[in-house]
Amino acid sequence: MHKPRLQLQASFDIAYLQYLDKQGQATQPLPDFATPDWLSHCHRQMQLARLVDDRAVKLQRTGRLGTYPSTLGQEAIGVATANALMAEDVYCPYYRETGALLERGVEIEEILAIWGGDERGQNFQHAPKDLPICVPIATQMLHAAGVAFALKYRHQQNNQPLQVAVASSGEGATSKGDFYEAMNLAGVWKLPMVFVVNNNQWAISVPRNAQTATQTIAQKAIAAGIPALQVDGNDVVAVAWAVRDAMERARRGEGAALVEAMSYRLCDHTTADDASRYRSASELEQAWQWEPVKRLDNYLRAQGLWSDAKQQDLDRELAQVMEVALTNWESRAPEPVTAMFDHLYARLPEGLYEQYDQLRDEQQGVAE
Ligand SMILES: Cc1ncc(C[n+]2csc(CCOP(=O)(O)OP(=O)(O)O)c2C)c(N)n1
Repeated sequence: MHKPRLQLQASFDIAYLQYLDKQGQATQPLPDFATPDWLSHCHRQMQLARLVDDRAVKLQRTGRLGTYPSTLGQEAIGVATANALMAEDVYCPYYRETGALLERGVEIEEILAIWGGDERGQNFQHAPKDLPICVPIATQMLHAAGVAFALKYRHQQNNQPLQVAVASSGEGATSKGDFYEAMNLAGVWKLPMVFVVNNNQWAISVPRNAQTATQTIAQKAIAAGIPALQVDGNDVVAVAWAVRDAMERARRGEGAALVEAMSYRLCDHTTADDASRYRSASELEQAWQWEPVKRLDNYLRAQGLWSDAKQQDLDRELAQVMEVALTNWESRAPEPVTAMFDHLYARLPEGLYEQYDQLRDEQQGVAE
């Protein structure tokens, strides 16, 4: 068939950013913010996230915690993202965010409470404006767009500095309508919003190439008029640079941006999953070669900033932090069962009065 002559109307590029290679060697000069103190802080926080994760999985295995989504191998994304936010910004997390929550100042015992089914854990004491963890896929992006709209509106009303809403998600979430809707509004209304996508290659058992035909997740943002960058998600410096840059842009009133952080889920999807049923052992073994903690560790050691002795001190310190948190968590009095209604509704719908009363009476009966 005869092909018509076409004119190019639009074109785009997706850049990829990396500072530390797989061995932890710098591929280019590190940005100014990556001081020895900052790098050491990230190193600590990533290890804390790994420890909390490990304990949470064990607590689930012994029946003391509900289903838990580990963040093993993806700690750099959460820690770097949360580190790039100011206290007044609003973080709208998805469920695989232990590292980010810790960096936001959420207490370990709050995280344990959440996955133990105690909604008081979602009432973050040190990040009171952040949204609760979102388990439905991609809905948090619409919530974040709404928050960003409100932040922009308030900024216009009272001329205060513009704050930013940040939504995190997995790459599978970018196949949902909510993602496209949120991006469309963020683009057209120039919302102060950042999308951080953890591309850990799997949506439960569905590999990335079965989720979407797009070459990168980042380019999806181009369709909404939003700039996007792909970064090495196992490189804490690269993630931090990209999220900081996106935050600054948003704060200047230039609108939203998307960061696609390439990583790998070294764990099962959640404690209810067995990834060995659909993922090869060799793929997993390969991915361990470029995990984020070891990479930063190698870099710090090469700079003379880290040693076995320092690691032993840190191990001792973190183990103690974890033990205190476990004790605090376990010594909390349980919530009344009716709390599930209280956390969900400001005013209980009439249709639920009866259930509420019944539950309360049953609990009182048990208590008596
Ligand atoms: C609206 C909705 N549909 C389906 C699910 C079931 N579900 C839980 S996790 C998941 C996969 C998510 O994958 P991805 O977004 O890549 O995040 P990851 O868990 O890999 O970090 C699905 C489909 C859900 N939680 N919510």
